[in-house]
Amino acid sequence: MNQTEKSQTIKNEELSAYKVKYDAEGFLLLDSFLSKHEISVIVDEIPQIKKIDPNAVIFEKSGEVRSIFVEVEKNSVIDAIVQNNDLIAIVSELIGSEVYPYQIKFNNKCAFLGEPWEWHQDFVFWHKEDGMPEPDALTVAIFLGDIHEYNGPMYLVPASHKAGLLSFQQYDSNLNDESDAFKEYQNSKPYISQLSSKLKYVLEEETIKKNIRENGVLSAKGAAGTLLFFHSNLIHASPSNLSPWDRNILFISYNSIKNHPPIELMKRPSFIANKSGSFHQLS
Ligand SMILES: O=C(O)CCC(=O)C(=O)O
Repeated sequence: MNQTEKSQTIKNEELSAYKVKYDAEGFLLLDSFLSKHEISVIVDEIPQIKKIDPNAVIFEKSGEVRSIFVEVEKNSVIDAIVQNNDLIAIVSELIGSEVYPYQIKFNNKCAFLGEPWEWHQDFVFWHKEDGMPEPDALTVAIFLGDIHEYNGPMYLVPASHKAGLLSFQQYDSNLNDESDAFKEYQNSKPYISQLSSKLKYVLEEETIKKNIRENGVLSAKGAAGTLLFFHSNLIHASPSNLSPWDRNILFISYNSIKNHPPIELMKRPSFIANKSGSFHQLS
């Protein structure tokens, strides 16, 4: 069965309206998409998910968990969300083709200590590290708790996806200020530098200034259960979390089935980049 023919509750007119907004802005924010119960089922599963693969748990300098990556098909609660019919209908409409899950992760920005994400575009990582040909991919951020101006919301530059892949600075190692223990951790696995607060590919300050001058900037806020869909070339970042409230998001990135990277270029572990190129394993 075609993905978009599966049972869905969203009407075609709604999908078309979402597509118009997404094409114009590069993102779409839908509140109350998941119920409090659906969110609590995901949150309650996190301790189990953390145990799946110790390599897939990424730490911050403080020792707090920054991200937990989840390989496709390793957890039934996550697979159910990844395959949610309404979610797939929206993502397929926005990307313009059938899709498959490319990357799944939790980002936990814990109270007082959660570290920032520097300004970047996601596509540069998928293109340079995995060989993804085109930016025909997007990410859905599922808010697992309330996100407001104090607990490190994502900053988005509307319409910046239209600029395509922008010039970036590449840091193969930018650990000058870090402790020896953190340096050792960062250097222990080559992929960690793409995932920690010292990102490998960051946008240049002039690029950020120009884009914000032209398009403005906003923060993505909402109650638990809100969904944010954002284009793989949308400029985004997020600040540290100095508030007493954790900020938790489940990110599911989807790629067009026509845009799967050549398998020989996919060197990162499967929990970071799904090598299957389809939904076929999920039933
Ligand atoms: O968790 C965040 O605030 C941002 C995450 C992000 O930008 C990313 O994973 O590419």
